[in-house]
Amino acid sequence: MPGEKYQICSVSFSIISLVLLWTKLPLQHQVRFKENLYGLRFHTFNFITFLSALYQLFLFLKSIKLYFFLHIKCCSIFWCAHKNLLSFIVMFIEFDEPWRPVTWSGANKEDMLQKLRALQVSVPDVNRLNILLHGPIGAGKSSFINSVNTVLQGHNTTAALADSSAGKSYSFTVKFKYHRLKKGAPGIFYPFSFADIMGLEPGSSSGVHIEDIVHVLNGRIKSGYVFNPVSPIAEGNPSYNSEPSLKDRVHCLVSVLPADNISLISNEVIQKMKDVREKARNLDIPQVVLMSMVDKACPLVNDDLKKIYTSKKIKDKMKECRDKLGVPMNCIYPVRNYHEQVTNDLLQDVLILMPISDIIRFANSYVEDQVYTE
Ligand SMILES: Nc1nc2c(ncn2[C@@H]2O[C@H](COP(=O)(O)OP(=O)(O)OP(=O)(O)O)[C@@H](O)[C@H]2O)c(=O)[nH]1
Ligand SMILES: [Mg+2]
Repeated sequence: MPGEKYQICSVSFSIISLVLLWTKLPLQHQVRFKENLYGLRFHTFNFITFLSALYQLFLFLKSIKLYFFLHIKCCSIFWCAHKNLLSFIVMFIEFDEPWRPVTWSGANKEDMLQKLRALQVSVPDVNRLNILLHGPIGAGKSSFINSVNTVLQGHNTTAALADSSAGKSYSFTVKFKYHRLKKGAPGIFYPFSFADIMGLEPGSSSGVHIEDIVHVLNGRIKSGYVFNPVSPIAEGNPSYNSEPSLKDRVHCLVSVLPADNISLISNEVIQKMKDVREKARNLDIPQVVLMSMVDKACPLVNDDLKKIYTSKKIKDKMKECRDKLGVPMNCIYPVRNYHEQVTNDLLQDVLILMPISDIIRFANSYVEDQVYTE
């Protein structure tokens, strides 16, 4: 019976396709994934899927029988396996050369640290540069502040409390606070500080209120204020600064996004972040994006941080940040926060120092510009 023949052919075709697909997997591992090689294999996979689809059409035209629907199931499983395999493979693709050069040496780290130690704010009236971090809950804002402190102090620090509860749905940080960073002798601090705020959440009654972030940008909220997600700070509040000056304002806005979860961040939270960015833009405040959790997003980077700018996965994630928030790539910095380690690591220090150096430079030239134009 011709139907039976087609059925046998179709099932064998699917089995052969799947075997072909999966036997290539160990091969991919052995030869290190290169983009051109991947491109070649990608076409091979696509060709197999295309043939499978053609055969499907042929079956459909020949006769519509029950086995055809069974075969559709087979093909959809095959297609899913194909797609999952592709996203798995992307994790291991490496560029031959880093697309952003980094000097991973102790000398470079010392050089960046030395510049930070020698830093003086360009404007005498501003005693320290204020950096504000904002982003979704659990993005790694507090951990980044601790990481900066760890790099500058040279040992483990926990100034900004971070939370490690699994699957939490609320922000752990609820208080607004500028964290000053100690510089050697007691009572002496670096001339820059980082503000840790409550995370952004979807909905109008949870997470930090957008208007509160705008108040922070304008320097209207004093350190110690406890955020109320339902309503923003009112004028009579003791933590409300009715006459803010340049020294109270935010001098650089940092948006934090987790690399492993970007696509899962709700559109509402992304919209809130864009609104904050827009308000900061209207105030001419420079902006930077930090992409945390790179170790979770890419196994290559988890094994070797030096692969941060050769990993295709990380570049794709950075492009996702760019597209979601509308920031250029040269303002996006991938970082791995100190979250497990208790001792400093040279590669991690260098990767954290790169954005700090730029953030501080941007903030310093912002205050300078403000005084010049005021
Ligand atoms: N693997 C990994 N984990 C990180 C990284 N950064 C932060 N974490 C972990 O992510 C969790 C949340 O980090 P927090 O710093 O508390 O995040 P947050 O943005 O301050 O969160 P809220 O204050 O609740 O809004 C903690 O368990 C951190 O240890 C990172 O780069 N890699
Ligand atoms: Mg926090």
